[in-house]
This record gives sequence, structure tokens and C-alpha cells, in this order.
Amino acid sequence: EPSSTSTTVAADLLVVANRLPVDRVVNDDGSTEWRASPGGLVSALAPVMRKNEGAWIGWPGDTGTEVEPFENDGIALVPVALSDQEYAEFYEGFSNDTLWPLYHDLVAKPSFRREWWDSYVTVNQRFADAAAANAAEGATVWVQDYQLQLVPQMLRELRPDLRIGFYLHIPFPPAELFSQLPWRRQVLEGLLGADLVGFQLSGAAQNFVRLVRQRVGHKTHRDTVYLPDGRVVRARAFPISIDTEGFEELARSEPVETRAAEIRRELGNPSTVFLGIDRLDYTKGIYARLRAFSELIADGELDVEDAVFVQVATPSRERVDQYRRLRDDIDRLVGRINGDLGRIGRPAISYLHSSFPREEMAALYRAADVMVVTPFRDGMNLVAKEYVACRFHEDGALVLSEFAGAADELRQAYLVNPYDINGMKATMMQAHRAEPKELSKRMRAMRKTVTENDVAHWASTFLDSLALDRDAHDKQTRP
Ligand code: GDG
Repeated sequence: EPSSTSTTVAADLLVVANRLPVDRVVNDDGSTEWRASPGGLVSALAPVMRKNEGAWIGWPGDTGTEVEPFENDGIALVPVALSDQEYAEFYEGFSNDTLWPLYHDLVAKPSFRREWWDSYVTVNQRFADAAAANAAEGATVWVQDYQLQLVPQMLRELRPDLRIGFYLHIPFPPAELFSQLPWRRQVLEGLLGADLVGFQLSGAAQNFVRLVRQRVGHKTHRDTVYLPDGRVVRARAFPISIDTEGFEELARSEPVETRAAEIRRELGNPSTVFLGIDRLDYTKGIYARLRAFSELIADGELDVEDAVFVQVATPSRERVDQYRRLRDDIDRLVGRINGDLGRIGRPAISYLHSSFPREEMAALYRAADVMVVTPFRDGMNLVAKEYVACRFHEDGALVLSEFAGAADELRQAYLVNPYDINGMKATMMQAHRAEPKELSKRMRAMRKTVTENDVAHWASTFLDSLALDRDAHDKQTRP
């Protein structure tokens, strides 16, 4: 049993997330070091965390090792250890094989296993203990995502002085689906430990409030839940975003420009490059999208001499069965499409099962004429926003699923229903044939949206809302 660490910090702002924003890498000589794993969340929160005696609590990414808290770039990092068995049960099991499919419209069938739930409770308690031990009096704690839904309540139990926020990065399902969960009430009560529960979309916040009313029996009004002890919990939408300026800067840089041109050359200078970039996940709709594209070629609408589909599928959750099966299915599909429709040096689909540095991603975005983002369900989908951020020439087309959170904001995308293959085919062709003037009109509007609403704006809006409600509450309850 891993125990909690001995040294502690007294942070005023804590982020509690499944993963620390660093990776432990083992060198050839056996020594280990930490390497920053830059993501939008870290870059958005780093400045405010440095200013506020910040601490980040999370799992360091390998099992079985105990690591003391350490400082990285002005932020205290507090590692929470997981055993191999906990990794399998809490992370791969309950988080990714129960909650993930359940919260994504049952795109895959969730497994309900009682021992996974027990592990979820144990690990959530360990994260809550670590947060409680490292928070200064009256500190603000921001808990992230579906792996840690019990932490708010556990933490409030231990530290009623704290201001607690929670943010869910994935969809929150309607009552009809959520109610399948054998531990539905515990999860709702876990979340109700927070003062503010944030979601990507207002529909998700409404699902949550309705469930709380139905299943827990608390009084609610609009975005507010009234608890019997007089405390209130708010449920609101805070659509997440990207470091827009950072992406655009990268896309404008000379090495990326050169690389983008090189990519097109290496693809044989086709007139149209279609692009998909996703974690290899069954929610992302990769299979249906590739089929739609292959039919356009088979139908003679597109020709492999001048159109290619580049699909990057980043390896993900490779030990979970459904992900293994998906990988095999896609391998087989790509093999068949290229075997049937490709010509020498001209595969219909250029398929890459690997991950790439940010520079290469930016070059791909710059090289692509039509970006195809067709998840069956997605909390937001940052890839869509990254593509827009990189298109500073205001060209390129975005084909986007209505079931991605991003579709709420990016109204000028070519919206599709990913279950409708013929509809997707027609819309992909419409995007492919669009006049430059039409494309730039759409792209300009979308660029305005992602520029005005970047990830820094997301973080400050959430934290301001969390702080504001406290001030209002303090005023009301002060004698
Ligand atoms: C969850 C929710 C929500 C991908 N491959 C590589 C790479 N990436 C980067 C992308 C993008 C991120 O990973 C993926 O974000 P998405 O939003 O597209 O999807 P999820 O991973 O499912 O994220 C989602 C998000 O949380 C945030 O709240 O939007 O709905 O499911 O940034 O660029 N980055 C690099 N190499 C790769 O090969 N460097």
C-alpha cells in the first residue's frame, strides 16, 4: 500500500489532477529525471500558480515509486503514488472502462465492476488526503476531471475551510444514461463537495442539476443547488480552450512553415490534404470518417492522384480491451482501403499510429486543406480549435461533428452528424469545393472566437467565479 508523502507545502492555490504536469524519464544510465509535459492546462495555470504559492497534486506517471514533493518552475509538485493494481483498477478500469464510455453516450459498453469502484474510492481518498495536507488555511483547490469526482466531498470533510472547485473535461450525460451507474448517488454527492462545478457546456450543467434534484433530492434553482446545511453549489459552463497565441506563433515560425511545405511534397503534392488528429479512441469516430473518405474515392468523387487523407492516431489506453480492438479494426480498414484504392506511391490514407512534437502538429495543421473532426461525442475537442489557431492566412476548412463541444462555439465550421456517412461525404465534398472567399469568411469568424476565448480566459473565468461566489457567501453569512 503506497502511503502519503511526509513533507508538505502550504499552498494557496492547488490543482488536483490525475497526472502531474511532468513525466519521469529513465535515462540510458538508469538515472531518472523529470521532463515537463506541456499541455494547455499547465500553460494556462502556471502564471497564476507561480503568483499564488501554487501546488499541483497528481500521479507522476509510473507505478510503484514513492516520490517526495519537489519544485518545478516555481510550482510545488506533490506526487501521489499508485500501485500496479490501482493503475489497472482505478485508472484503466473504473475511469476508462466504466466512466469514460458511460459519459460518452455509451458509444462503447461500460463495465461495472465492484472491485474497480472500491479502488476508485481508495485512490480518490489518497488524492484528497494529499490536497488536505498541502493546502494553506482558506486555500483554493481546483480538482480536475472524471478520475477524481469523489475528491471534492472527501476534501471538504477534512478541510471545511477550503474553497473547492471542480471541472469536468468530458461530457456529463443525461439522467437516462447516468442512472445506469450503480454508484450514481456517491458520485453526485462527491461532486457536491465543491462550491463550483464546471462543465464544458451548459447542457451538461443542466444534466447534473437535474440529477441532483432527482437522485439526491436537494432543492435546485437554475444553476444553483441548495444543500440542507445552507451551503450552495453552482453548476456552470466554462468551455475550455487552447493557448491560441502560442499555437499561432508556432504555426507562423519558419521551421514550421518549411516543414509544412515538406509534408505536402512528401505526400506527392496532392491538391487537397485532408487531416484527422485524434487519440486513438472509439469516441473520436475515426473508423466512420475513413470509410466516408474511402467511399468518395471509390465513387470517383476524389482521386488518389490529387487527394490524400492523413490520419494521426495517438496511442492511448493500450491495455484496455476496447482500445486494442479498435486499433485492430482501424489497422484492417486502412490496409483494405489502401490495398483496394491506392496506387504505387499513392496510398489513399496516410496513417500514423504515433505521437509527435507540437511543432510537427502545427506543421500538419498548416499543411491541411480540410481538417476532419468527427467524434460521436466529445467534451470539447481541442484539435478543432488548434487547427483554427494555426490558419492565420484565414484559409482551410474545418469539418466538425455536432457532437463535439466545440461545435457550440465554432458555428462557422462545416457541421456534420458523424453517424450519417452520406451526410459526412457530402459535407466533406462541400468543404473541399468551397470558394476561397467562403472559406476565409468562415475561418475569420472562428479565429475571432478562439482568439477572444483562449485557455487563460477559461482559467481566469472559472477561478473568478469560484472566488466571487465566496465573497457573496461571506457577506451573506457574516453577522
Ligand atoms: C479531453 C476531452 C477536451 C494529440 N496527439 C498529439 C498531441 N495531441 C494533443 C492535441 C490536443 C490534445 O492532445 C487532445 O485534446 P482533445 O480535446 O482533442 O481530446 P482528449 O484527449 O480526448 O481531451 C476533450 C479535452 O480533454 C480538454 O478539456 O477538449 O473533449 O476528451 O491538444 O493537440 N500533442 C502532441 N503530439 C501528438 O501526437 N504534441
